[in-house]
Amino acid sequence: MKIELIKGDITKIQADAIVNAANSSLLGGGGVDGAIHRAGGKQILDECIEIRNQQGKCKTGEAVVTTAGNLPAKYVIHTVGPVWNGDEEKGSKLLANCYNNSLKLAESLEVKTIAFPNISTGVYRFPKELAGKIAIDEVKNFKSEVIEKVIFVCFDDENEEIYKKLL
Ligand code: AR6
Repeated sequence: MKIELIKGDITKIQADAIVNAANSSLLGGGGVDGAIHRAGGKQILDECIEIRNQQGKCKTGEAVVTTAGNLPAKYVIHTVGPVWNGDEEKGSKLLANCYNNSLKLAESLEVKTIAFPNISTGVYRFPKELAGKIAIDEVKNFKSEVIEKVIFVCFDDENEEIYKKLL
C-alpha cells in the first residue's frame, strides 16, 4: 500500500473511504466528527441512528460504515478512539484497533483509497507522537490485496510535522 501525507480538511478528500474520529454515541460531536457531519449532510446522521438502533453504541476501537452523503468520498468509516487517561498500554492497543478495524472494514468494501484523520489527538488528548507511531505501524503491518493507498490527513501543524518525521 502506498502511504501519502496531506495537510488539510478530510471532508475535501477524494478517496473511496474517509475515516471519522467519532464517539461511541455515533451521533456526532465536534472536531473532525462535526466537520464530516456538517459537510456530509443529514444522510450520514440518519444512517448512524439506524446503526445505533440495530447494534447499540460503538465500542472504543471498533468501526462501522455509512455512505458519505454530500462528501466526495463513497463511504465514511466511523471509529471510536480511546480517551487518553495515561494508560499507555491499554490506550495504544485500543488506538491500534481503530486503524486495524477501519482497514479491515475498508478491505471488505473493496476500498482502494482510504483517508485517516489523526484519531484521538484532539478532544481525546492522546499524545500526538505516540498516536502517529501507532497509526503508521498499523498501516504498514496491514497486508492488503485490495487497498492501494492510505492517506494520512493532518489538520494541525504539530501532527503534520510529526508525520513528516515518522514517514
Ligand atoms: N479534517 C481532518 N482532521 C481534522 C479536522 C478536519 N476537518 N478537524 C479536526 N481535525 P478530534 P478525537 C483533527 O477532536 O480526539 C468529537 O467531538 C484534529 O486536529 O476531532 O478523536 C467526537 O464526537 C485532531 O488532530 O477527535 C468525539 O466526541 C484530530 O482531527 C471526540 O471529538 C482528532 O481530533 C473525539 O476526539
